[in-house]
Amino acid sequence: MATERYPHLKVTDPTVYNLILQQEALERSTLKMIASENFASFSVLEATGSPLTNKYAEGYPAARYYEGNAVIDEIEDLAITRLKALFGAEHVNVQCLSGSPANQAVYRAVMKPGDKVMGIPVSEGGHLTHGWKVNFSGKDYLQVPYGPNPETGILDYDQIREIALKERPRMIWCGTTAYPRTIHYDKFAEIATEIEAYLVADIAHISGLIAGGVHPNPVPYCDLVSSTTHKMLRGPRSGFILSRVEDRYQQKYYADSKLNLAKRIDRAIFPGLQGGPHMNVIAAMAVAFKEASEDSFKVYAQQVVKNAQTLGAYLQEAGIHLACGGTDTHLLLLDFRAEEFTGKDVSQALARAGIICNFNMVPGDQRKPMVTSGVRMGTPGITSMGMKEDDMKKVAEWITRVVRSIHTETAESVEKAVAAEIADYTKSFKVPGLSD
Ligand code: DSN
Repeated sequence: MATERYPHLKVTDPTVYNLILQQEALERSTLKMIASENFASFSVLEATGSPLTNKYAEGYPAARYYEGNAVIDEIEDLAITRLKALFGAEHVNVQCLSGSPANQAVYRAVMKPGDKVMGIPVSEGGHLTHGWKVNFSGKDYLQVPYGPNPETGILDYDQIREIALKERPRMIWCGTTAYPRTIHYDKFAEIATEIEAYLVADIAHISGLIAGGVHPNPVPYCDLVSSTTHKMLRGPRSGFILSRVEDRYQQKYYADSKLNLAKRIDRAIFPGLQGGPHMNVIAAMAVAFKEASEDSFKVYAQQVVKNAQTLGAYLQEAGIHLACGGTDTHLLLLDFRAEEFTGKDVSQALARAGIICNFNMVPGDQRKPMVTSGVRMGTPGITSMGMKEDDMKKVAEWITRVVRSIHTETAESVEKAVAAEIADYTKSFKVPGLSD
């Protein structure tokens, strides 16, 4: 018999209880294909919901500003040890509250206001924090933009080098939110070293692929690496930074400082930007890092990529164009530039049909970011449910039926029929953190 969910909440706050159950039902009966979403395990959720939430622990293990932190120190040390082992990092910080705060700390540790930062604009697949004009990173620092080739959608490393040599930024971000191809950190490292820039990988989208051994690891090539933990890595909502201990540009930029790179990162997080760490979340991170170190996670990561590639091939067969010509990762970018309907039309139609993804700019997009010509989708969520290559044939058929019906008389009935088929199909899959 299934255990009753949230028995206390059910009594004390039925309003919140019912809203949570509604969201759970939605996630059980639809396809979670937002490339940055996933299902955390029951164990991760239990640690997140534990009374560790009550503890204040400003500082770092063995150097706290509050008493009573002996157990808390063990928890943070455990998360640190597991994370170091997972990525082979010299130093890690697990206190970042999420991806943007982690990236904010990166700037504080290696940049001065007004310095140039090279990053991909949001509209071309970068992140807000890589120097976008409305974000702190674009207001306090000067973005030198680079991006994938608008024709091919692929990063052109010769062109990136040319921009770097001309602009000589102090820091280069290599990381994206919408790039389906492998990122060549070795090539970025050559460029950064040539101009003596800090190289920072933002691996939020692909940290699970890296931990699972199906994407190159940036750690040997980068000064710093930042990530969230709740995307493919299946952890709680949080962030971390991996770094070298010594700063290779200490003499150039920080000759007067006694703080090496690792210490500057730690100081940037606390006391620079944050107060008490969320220890319930850090415990859940430790759980997720253990899960990600297991052989079953490697199998999962391989399946995520196989599913994305299989789904991409079926979609192409059905005449749907893919930016970059396909994928090496968890992510597909469907390109509707040639269509009279927009990316937003497609993502909304798919959502009504039970396929949850998001509209997204594609390389060479002429439409505005609020409508776009593209749709971004990923396979981490549906692979966590247990779907394999055969299931991708079904998923591709559903997507194709919905896309073909857009702006036709049959749109509503097709969307309803697909939603019902998906609700039925998903019943046979076990959803981590949701199904008993
Ligand atoms: N919100 C994330 C994504 O969907 O890619 C980026 O932070």
